[in-house]
Amino acid sequence: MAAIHKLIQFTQRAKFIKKCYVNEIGNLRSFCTMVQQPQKAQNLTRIGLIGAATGIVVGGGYAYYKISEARKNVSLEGKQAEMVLLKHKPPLTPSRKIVYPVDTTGLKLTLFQYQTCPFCCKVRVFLDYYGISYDVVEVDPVLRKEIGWSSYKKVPILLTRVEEEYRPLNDSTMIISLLASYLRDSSYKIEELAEYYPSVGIHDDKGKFKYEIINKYFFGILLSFPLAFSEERYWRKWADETFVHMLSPNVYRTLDESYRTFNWFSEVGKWDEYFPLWERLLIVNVGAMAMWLIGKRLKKRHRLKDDVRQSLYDEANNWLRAIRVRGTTFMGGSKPDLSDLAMYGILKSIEGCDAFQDLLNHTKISVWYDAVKEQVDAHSGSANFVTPVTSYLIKRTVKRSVSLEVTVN
Ligand SMILES: N[C@@H](CCC(=O)N[C@@H](CS)C(=O)NCC(=O)O)C(=O)O
Repeated sequence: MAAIHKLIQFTQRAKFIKKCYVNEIGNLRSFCTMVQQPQKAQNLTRIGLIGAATGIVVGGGYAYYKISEARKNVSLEGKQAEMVLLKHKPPLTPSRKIVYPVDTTGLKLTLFQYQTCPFCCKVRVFLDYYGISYDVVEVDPVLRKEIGWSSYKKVPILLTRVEEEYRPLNDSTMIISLLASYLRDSSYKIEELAEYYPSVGIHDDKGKFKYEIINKYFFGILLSFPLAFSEERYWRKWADETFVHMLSPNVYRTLDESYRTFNWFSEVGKWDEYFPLWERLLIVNVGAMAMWLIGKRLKKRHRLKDDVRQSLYDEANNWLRAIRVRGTTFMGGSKPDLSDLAMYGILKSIEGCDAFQDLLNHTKISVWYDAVKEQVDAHSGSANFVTPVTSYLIKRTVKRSVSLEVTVN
């Protein structure tokens, strides 16, 4: 009897221990307290502890990442980014090929772009004006998988074939300056010219680390002999750093306008041809919503007026006033220069938006705009290409005239 009683006592104790320290799936519970808590309170404590531990791990990890990034960036300050050379072309079928019979440059170019990105439009306008053929790869602006091969994650990227390899050129202004240099003297190779535009790590005035391309507003002979001031350079910079910031707050001004803008992007970018339906719907809906929100931030950042249209008109009028002072059709005189082409490219990127129509109705920009359009569509710059032979002859003439001057003096 005593043995049976002992057995019962033992079984009860064992049940109690099991209840206290072993959970439903048989794992031992922690021994933090001997006082049995109600199940709900235990769950809450556990969730709290897990949350706190996760917070510490994630927060610590993020802080560690930030500190090591900052350290890495300090060590990259002033250092030149390595120039990339690809052994093979990324295996992508071009969305379309632009072929100009007037092209005698021999260049093999592929432009990775968004059809309505102002910086991409600048590059396309330059190529069209000079009648240089190129392939286009349309990039999905949300997923950007077409530029997955590149560590530079913006467009435009111009892939140039050099011998048997491929050199990607990043940044619209640098691409244009480099090609303009090539057009003036093709005895230099593209890869040689690229050396004049090194990408150097810097911290900007807000302490943010970024790569800055040196010399990007210089081209041709100015690369070796920079002059103190050039109006063309001034206006190209103004177009990139001032005028372009008028666009987003204007074309994404309201949610409705933002949707209309994205639908126009989809139309001219032929997104229904290049992307599956789900991807196009994703780009339009996510893009329109996100850009409407971002547009508001950009309005503040770039200090646009409450009526953002007025800021757009004001800057366009600044541009027109400068041309009027010159008394010429274009900023470049009787022919467009690189600042005309840049401004035209930037404006072309919003041609189908309400903001563009409003701009035409409230300023006199259409006269200049149509005049540049005529020149670009006629590839008027194509006659300016200096072949290696001509370049050699020019160099010889310059050398001889310099030595004549020396003799005379
Ligand atoms: N400075 C660069 C700016 C290029 C740029 O900001 N491109 C935008 C598109 S308009 C971009 O790719 N942004 C990154 C993104 O879309 O995720 C240039 O002139 O090419």
